[in-house]
Amino acid sequence: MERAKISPAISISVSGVAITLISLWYGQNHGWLPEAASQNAPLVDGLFNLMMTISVWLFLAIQGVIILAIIKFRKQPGDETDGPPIEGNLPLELVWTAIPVVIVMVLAVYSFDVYQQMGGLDPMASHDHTRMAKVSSGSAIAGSLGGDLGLPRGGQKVALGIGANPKSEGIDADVTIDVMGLQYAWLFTYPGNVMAGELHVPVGRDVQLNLQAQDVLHAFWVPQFRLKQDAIPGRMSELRFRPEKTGTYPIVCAELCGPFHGAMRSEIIVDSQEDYDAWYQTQIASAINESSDSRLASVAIAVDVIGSTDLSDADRLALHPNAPAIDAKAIAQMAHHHHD
Ligand SMILES: [Cu+2]
Repeated sequence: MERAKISPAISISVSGVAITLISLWYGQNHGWLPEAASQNAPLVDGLFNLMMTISVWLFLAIQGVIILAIIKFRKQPGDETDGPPIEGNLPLELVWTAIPVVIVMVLAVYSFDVYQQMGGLDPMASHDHTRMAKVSSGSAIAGSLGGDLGLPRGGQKVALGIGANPKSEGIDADVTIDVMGLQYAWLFTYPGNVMAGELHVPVGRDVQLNLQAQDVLHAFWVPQFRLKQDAIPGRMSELRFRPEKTGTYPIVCAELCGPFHGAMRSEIIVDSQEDYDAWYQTQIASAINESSDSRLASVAIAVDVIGSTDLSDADRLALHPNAPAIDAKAIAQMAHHHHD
């Protein structure tokens, strides 16, 4: 009995529609990204979802054609003939060149627009960071950390990172915090020389981080905020963003910076405005109670100890608050390889 023949045009159209519907659905429901907790996260996610949609479409179409070809055009029993000699197909080649060109152009324009809306092209990102320079040069820690590293002084230009988005261009951020990356910790300095090992920010406010590194390249990454920026010795970069959801999110160093790079983690705590104010007041109070000099000195010592090269790796790890459980043998092996 002969099967009813379906015309190729119809089967191609039907599978095309089906693949498109599946791709559109999966592009919005892949669940690959962590929670979106900052104002610019939806922008990044929109771009990612479009790329996911295109990728799924191409994957299904190409794999579908391959599987179809394997089954439909497999060698028949007793067939010893060669395949037909095909020399090329100009229309087909034009099509499979034009489609990727269009896709790449669309993604280029779209991603440029996202970057611009996030504040990546903020012309103010190259303004003078005199306030930052004043805070740093006035603190004891800047002396011990900065020294000859060429920390920015008044007048240094900053043009790296994510600045104000077009809507808040020219307006100062609500909170500005200096971030120092060092092997293997993040150190945060708030206005008034308040130092902390954890990053508190108020929800729904514009936050600006001025990033620097004490020793080697680090990268400040908060996956839930869709933000990542290098921290560079001797050069300042900035990250400006607006957290949209209260909660605690991981800060991850995303630049291989040494044997304990993997332990270089901290937390960003997004507080309500009241909680943030309360936390900040306790920090100010304890800074006054301890006398700022001794407090700065103790932070400086802690930083110095963590960064010290005389320290054995095991000791250094023990000092680290976020150190994972690594057994001493593994450390010894790692150190051994490192020195070879
Ligand atoms: Cu690091």
